[in-house]
Order: sequence, then C-alpha cells, then structure tokens
Amino acid sequence: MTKISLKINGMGCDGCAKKIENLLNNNQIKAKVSFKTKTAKISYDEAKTNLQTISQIITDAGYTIVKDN
Ligand SMILES: [Cu+2]
Repeated sequence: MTKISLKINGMGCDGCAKKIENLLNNNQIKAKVSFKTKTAKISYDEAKTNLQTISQIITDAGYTIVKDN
C-alpha cells in the first residue's frame, strides 16, 4: 500500500469531505478526508490505481489539489 497526503481546495463543508471519501472508496481507494485541515489521507494499491487517477477523481468532482512542492 502506498500512503499519501494531499491538500485539497474547494471544500465548503464536511459533506464535501465525505463526498470525496465516498468517490475514492468506490474506486477501491482508502481515504480519510478532513474538511477542517483540507487534507486527504489516502492509501492505495499501486497495482490497481495511481496518483493520476486519484487526482482525476478529485478534480472531476470539482475540487483542486494543492501542489506543495
Ligand atoms: Cu460541502
């Protein structure tokens, strides 16, 4: 399992965080999203998915991933 942490912009409430969690969970990606800290803690199997796919799911839902480098 690969573990990553992403900063997400565009969430307006706890429901948004839950929505992102559900979308990722539906794609066999474990996610714990916090509206408070605007952070998604994600773990995924590299044999099944990748960071690009995960980013796509989040941005398709209308949110933005903050690049921190
Ligand atoms: Cu919301």
